[in-house]
Order: sequence, then structure tokens, then C-alpha cells
Amino acid sequence: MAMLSFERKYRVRGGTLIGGDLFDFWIGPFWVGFFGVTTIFFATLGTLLIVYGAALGPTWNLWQISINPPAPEVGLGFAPLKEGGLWQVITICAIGAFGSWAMRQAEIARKLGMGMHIPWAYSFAILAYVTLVVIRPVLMGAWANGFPYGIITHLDWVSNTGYQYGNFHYNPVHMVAITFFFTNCLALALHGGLILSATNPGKGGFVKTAEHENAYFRDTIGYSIGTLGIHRLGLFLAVSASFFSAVCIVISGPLWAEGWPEWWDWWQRIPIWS
Ligand code: 07D
Ligand code: 07D
Ligand code: U10
Repeated sequence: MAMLSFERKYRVRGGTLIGGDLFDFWIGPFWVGFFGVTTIFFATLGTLLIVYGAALGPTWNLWQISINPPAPEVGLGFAPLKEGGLWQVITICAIGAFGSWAMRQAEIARKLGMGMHIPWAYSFAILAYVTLVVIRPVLMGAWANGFPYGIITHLDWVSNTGYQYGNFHYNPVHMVAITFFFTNCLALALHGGLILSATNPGKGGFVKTAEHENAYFRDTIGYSIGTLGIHRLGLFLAVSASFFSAVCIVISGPLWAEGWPEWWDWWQRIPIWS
């Protein structure tokens, strides 16, 4: 692959955390690095195990393939490969691959002398996943509480788990997480719209500056968060969405085992009403 004009300047050795110069090279557009090798290792092994699980049957239909966690009786023990053991090893591979990817992001940030914002942000996605397949199952005493690895079956898991708590919409932390997701979407639409409207004015128009952008929002809502601020806000909203998602599911079961609508009974019992 051709080198882009800036790559000769930035593609230099150094900054690795592990492995020194050993893996400090590029293959095509990809920097390799120690954690690149561990990513490829875990991702390849995990994918091959999913294919093996699919080969065991009963279907090759991509949407219906499912690698299920062990039965509840297994508790937190090891299961035979064909009875949930595959799910356990694939989970280890997934955590290995996602963790390696975060470390790879950190090494590349170091190589370029940049901040650690991206690896930290991605770590919150990993946290949500680990909460679903490790932390909550451990707190509930069985791997069976993890979600199955299948395109349709993981949707069934979300629905079943939701209805297990009556109406999951009543989970107050689910409300907070959803609000962060929606706000994140609004903020990105506003930001994308604002940048395009200022910097891509169409034939014959003039490119506008940050002053125009600030003035636009001051005119509209009386306040502008600023050009750096909107990116801080975006990162905060996105990370908070993942964080409160992790919280909303980890409290379902370990902290609150009834229906979520019943949780709101405290509201009825406030003395002020009587
Ligand atoms: C666009 C970046 C690209 C990533 C993509 C995903 C695989 C899986 C595996 C055949 C935004 C690649 C997919 C590698 C193939 C096998 C075994 C990211 C972008 C394109 N889900 N989920 C999807 C995962 C959970 C839920 C789609 C992963 C939780 C609902 C895809 C995980 C809960 C809906 C997918 C995960 C949940 C989906 C699109 C891990 C709560 C949908 C994802 C590792 C979070 C939607 C058929 C997307 C859909 C969908 C992947 C976890 C709920 C298959 C990898 C258990 C309600 N999920 N998901 O675009 O169409 O993400 O489902 O935690 O409606 Mg899911
Ligand atoms: C877990 C993904 C991590 C991904 C990683 C990377 C690869 C590589 C490679 C492409 C967290 C994977 C990478 C595989 C791919 C290449 C090359 C992200 C994760 C590490 N809900 N609900 C949520 C809404 C209902 C229920 C979260 C809305 C019903 C349960 C979010 C609605 C019931 C759970 C959310 C709604 C119900 C959730 C999901 C509306 C069902 C969870 C986002 C409008 C009857 C889950 C931590 C998330 C959760 C969750 C939104 C409805 C049940 C806030 C908007 C009422 C059981 N729901 N929900 O967590 O919190 O992303 O998970 O109705 O477990 Mg809900
Ligand atoms: C943003 C931005 C901005 C930009 C931007 C962006 C945010 C203003 C300046 C970026 C945004 C975009 C480009 C927009 C689109 C992005 C999305 C919608 C997000 C979703 C992204 C995707 C869906 C794409 C996902 C693609 C991925 C993850 C790449 C997949 C590639 C790999 C898995 C390879 C990774 C490479 C590695 C790990 C290292 C190198 C390795 C190899 C090349 C392979 C060779 C292997 C080895 C050397 C190791 C040997 C292997 C071993 C030991 C394993 C063997 C094991 C066995 C079991 C066999 O704000 O600014 O503009 O652009």
C-alpha cells in the first residue's frame, strides 16, 4: 500500500510498552506491536472456536448460530467444551482481544505523543461487556447468566432478561443510560451539522471560522460550549452511556431481584403523601 504524505514523518520507532523494537514495524497500513500480535492471536483463536461451535450444529444459518453459556447447575465451575466450555474459552479470548486492542491503542498514542483518551474511552465499552459476561454472572453465582454468542440469540437474552424484571424501562439507571445515548446522538448531530455548515459552504461560499460557530449557538440558545468543549462533552456523554449501561445491568439481580416497577414503591410510601 502506498505511503500517505504524512506517514514518513510519523512512522518512526519507539514508544512501545512491551517488546521494544521486536514488533515495532508496519504491515501495509497496520502498525503491528506486541499487542497487535496478541490481538490477532486471541481474535483468531476465538473466531475459530466459534466456527468449531457452529460445526457442532445444529445450524449454519449465520443469524441462528449460537454459542451458549453453561447450564445454571454448573454454577461458576468449568464446563465440558460442548456444554458451555466453548463459551467460557471464547469469553477469555474476547477479553484477551478487547484488552489487547485497548493496549494497542495506548501504545500507538504513546508512539505519537498523544493523550490516552481513546484507550480510556474504549475501556468503558470493555467494562460493559465484562459486566455482562463476568461481573454479573459471578455476583449471581452462575456463568449461565452471561449472554449467548449469537446474532439472534443475544437479542432473545436481552428481551428475556428484561422481562424477568417486569418492565426494564422502570430501571432508573437504564433511564439514565438511555438518556446519555440519546443526548450523545443529539450532540453528534448538532456538531456534525455545525462543522459542515461552517466549513463546507458550497460553491462560491466562504469557509467560516470558530467565531461563526460560537455566534450561531449564542444567537440560538444564548451559550456556546466552544470548539474544544464540544469534544469534551461528546467523550463524556459516550463514556457515561456505557458506564450507566454497565451499572443498570449489574444491579439487576445482584441488588434488585424483583420487578423494576416495584422498585418505585418507595415513592408511594413517602410520608408527605399521607
Ligand atoms: C457500528 C462498529 C462495527 C461493529 C459491528 C459488530 C460481530 C458479531 C458474531 C456471528 C455499533 C460486529 C459483530 C463481530 C458477529 C457472531 C457470533 C458498532 C459498530 C458491526 N452485541 N445488540 C447488534 C454485539 C450486546 C443488542 C449488531 C457485540 C448486549 C440489540 C451486532 C456485543 C446487549 C441489538 C451486535 C454485543 C446487546 C444489537 C449491531 C459484545 C446490550 C440490535 C451492533 C461483544 C448492549 C442490533 C441483530 C452495532 C442487531 C445489535 C454485536 C452485546 C443488544 C451483531 C459484538 C448483550 C438490542 N449487536 N448487544 O452496530 O441488529 O454496534 O442485532 O458485547 O438491534 Mg448486540
Ligand atoms: C456491551 C458492547 C461492547 C463491545 C465491545 C467491542 C468486536 C470486534 C470487529 C467490526 C454497551 C466488541 C468488538 C466484537 C468487531 C470488527 C472488525 C456495549 C457493549 C467491547 N433499551 N436493556 C441496554 C434501550 C429495553 C435490557 C443498554 C433503549 C426493554 C437489558 C442501553 C430501549 C428491555 C439490557 C439500552 C430499551 C430491555 C439492556 C445497551 C428502548 C427488553 C442490558 C447499550 C427505546 C424487553 C443492556 C450493559 C450498552 C446493558 C441494556 C437501551 C428497551 C432490557 C442503555 C434505548 C424494555 C437486559 N438497553 N431494554 O450497554 O445495560 O452498550 O448492558 O426501548 O444488559 Mg435496554
Ligand atoms: C475519527 C475522527 C477524525 C478522523 C477519523 C476518525 C473518529 C476528525 C482525521 C475515524 C473514523 C472513521 C474512519 C469513520 C468510520 C468508523 C466507524 C464507523 C467505526 C467502526 C469501524 C469499523 C467497523 C472498522 C473496524 C475495522 C477494524 C477493527 C480493523 C480490522 C483489522 C484487523 C483486525 C488487523 C489489525 C492489525 C493488527 C492487530 C496488527 C497487524 C497485524 C497484521 C496485519 C496481521 C499479521 C499478523 C501478525 C504479524 C501476527 C501473527 C499472528 C499470530 C501470532 C496469531 C496466530 C494464531 C492462531 C490461532 C493461528 O475524529 O478526525 O479523521 O478518521
